[in-house]
Amino acid sequence: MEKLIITAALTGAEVTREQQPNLPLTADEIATEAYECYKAGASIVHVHARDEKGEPTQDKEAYRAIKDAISEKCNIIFQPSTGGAVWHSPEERLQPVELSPEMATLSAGTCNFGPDVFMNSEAYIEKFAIRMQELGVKPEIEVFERGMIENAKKLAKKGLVKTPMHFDLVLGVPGACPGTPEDLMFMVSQLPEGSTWTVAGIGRSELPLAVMAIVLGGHVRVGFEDNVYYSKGRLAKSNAELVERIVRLAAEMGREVATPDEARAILNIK
Ligand code: KMH
Ligand code: ZN
Repeated sequence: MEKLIITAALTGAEVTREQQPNLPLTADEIATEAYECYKAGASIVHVHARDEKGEPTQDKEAYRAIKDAISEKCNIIFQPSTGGAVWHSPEERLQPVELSPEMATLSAGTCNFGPDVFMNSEAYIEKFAIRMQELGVKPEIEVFERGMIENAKKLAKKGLVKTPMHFDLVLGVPGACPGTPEDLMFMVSQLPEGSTWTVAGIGRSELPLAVMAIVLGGHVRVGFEDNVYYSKGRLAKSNAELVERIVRLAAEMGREVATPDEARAILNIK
């Protein structure tokens, strides 16, 4: 079986220090946390930038500061968000792609997102995909609902994303697809042949879905963006603590963990 790619989703756009006192917010804090996750076994870091007030921002320079600070410490794959926060415009959201990162997220459709709506029209999905292709950025296709897999297949058919595609199945967002084992099995069964996939289980579904991915040959995303707890009622000390647990579980199940360069090879990142 392919080595396991672990992504650490460090900050997110929605989580606050009130919910998780150890949430990294500044470029230095995010880079330090990325390095700790790298040492623990993560090969990709999924990043959301925050401004000086700690609010989510898609500002290109804010992402540049984080990218540079991380690359000074290690060769972990930098994957900025193009999802941003629900109130960001598509133009704002696309900014970090201009830094030509190795990867970036590409949300493949619209869904409810708690009390809000996460808007991704076909025209903008295509615009994001085209810009990523022009700049040689590998998209991680974010799927929150079944229909988004069909949208991704359409992108591939139009030649706007290369195949095999790489998916992130984000399951358990309130208002979108739940994070049960059956949901994961069904979503995986609908992916195009040869795709790679990772799973981001939200909240309490993070750990069980991660274990399933280890067994099924998928990959795993953990971190404060998706889940701030280590176990029921006990906050995680750091993102790295969540990564360390996945590494231990993978070792127990005989699945080796990929280095960043091995992850690049698995994902066809040049
Ligand atoms: N914050 C969500 C509305 C992504 O990073 O690409 C969108 C999101 C997806 O987090
Ligand atoms: Zn994100």
